[in-house]
Amino acid sequence: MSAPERRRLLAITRAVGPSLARCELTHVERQPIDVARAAAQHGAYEARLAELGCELLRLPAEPDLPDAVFVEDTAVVLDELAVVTRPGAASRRPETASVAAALQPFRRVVTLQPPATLDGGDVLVVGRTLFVGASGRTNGAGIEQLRAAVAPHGYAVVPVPIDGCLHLKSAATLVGEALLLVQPAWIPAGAFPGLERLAVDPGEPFAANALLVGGAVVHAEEFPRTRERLLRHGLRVATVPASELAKAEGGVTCCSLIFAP
Ligand code: CIR
Repeated sequence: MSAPERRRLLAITRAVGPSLARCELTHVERQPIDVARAAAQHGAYEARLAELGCELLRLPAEPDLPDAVFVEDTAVVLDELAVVTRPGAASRRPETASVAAALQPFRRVVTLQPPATLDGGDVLVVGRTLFVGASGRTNGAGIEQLRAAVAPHGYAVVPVPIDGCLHLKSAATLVGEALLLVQPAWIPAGAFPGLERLAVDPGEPFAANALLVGGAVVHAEEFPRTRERLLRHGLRVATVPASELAKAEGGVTCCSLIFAP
């Protein structure tokens, strides 16, 4: 096991709320969501994170904020600071206050200000580089305010235009030290210089969202063909059921903020 994997890890999560079916949707059609099933799948996700070595800090549900389970979008947590975002969907902005309060004991907190908008799902951290999706949720001011917050700590911010998906991490996530799982249709061919790419199975366009934690790749069990590609690449895969949250346009990265406390 490498040194970073031995660090104590905290995962902030938030329980699924009863209003989930009223979530924001951009690229997927609205279909009925079984909230009880979503909560059970979310519980299985939390159990996976615990198995993989995370301590859980579970925030209470926000009954009137349909998307509040997707805590990833509310903050970018680095070793040196936490940047609390201003989510691109106005309905999601009230989600940030409780996450900022939860992060306060662990990090200096910087908060993005209007006119910035940025969703954490657009921020892919690879070492000292933050690739940031220029998406429908993240604007230029958001990218610049993020850059101003993190540059003093030696991080580079690299905007990546995306097309056809909600967030950058719908299209590309880190599954190994210098290996990305990607959906090539949604990102430019030249993005991510120096990083190896593994493409999702073409029949599983939403399968690029994976979460590398504790030496394993947490991945939705609904994508067996992409899982096969990950396994053939020698990666350890930890599956989770994620069908109900996928109907809310969420994936496995969205439901946690993981950091060394
Ligand atoms: C939204 O549209 O904001 C939510 N329904 C889904 C957010 C998923 N978050 C993520 O991919 N980081």
